[in-house]
Amino acid sequence: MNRMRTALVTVIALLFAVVGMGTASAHSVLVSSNPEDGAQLAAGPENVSLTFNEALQETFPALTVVGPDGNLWTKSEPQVQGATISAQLGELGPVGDYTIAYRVTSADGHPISGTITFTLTEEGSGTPGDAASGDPDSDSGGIPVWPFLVVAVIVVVGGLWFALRKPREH
Ligand SMILES: [Cu+2]
Repeated sequence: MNRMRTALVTVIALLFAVVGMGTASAHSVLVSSNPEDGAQLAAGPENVSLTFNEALQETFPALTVVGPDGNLWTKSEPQVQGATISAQLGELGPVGDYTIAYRVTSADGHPISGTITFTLTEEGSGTPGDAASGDPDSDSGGIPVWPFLVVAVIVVVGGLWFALRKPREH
């Protein structure tokens, strides 16, 4: 029953692979940002950027700056380059707190997200974008785990079916 053995070994290896996904290496960690958390600024920087301790994956990045007026102030989609995610910012508007919200995909495939706040101390003449629709986490972002589990179950069931479909030959 060589085929049976091969199928069982495959199934067991796949199960270990699925379980192992949850215990992979540590998440990427945010090490610096511009602006820094809690910064007091007289004017917005040209770009908002966040740098992590290791290169990020380029899937599903999100980076927004929402002002005290509830509007979006980032002027571009986020870009991931190596360990850094950035977006255009530039001239801001009303004085007050601006919230940077980010979500990136860690090198180990796990999504990480958070917020940083800075304060604008002098009114700017910038034009806001759209009203913010909420924080970028509200779509419960990142890569959902369940498709992997569905695939794993299909593979396991398929493997068992393959192994058992033929009656013993001896
Ligand atoms: Cu992780």
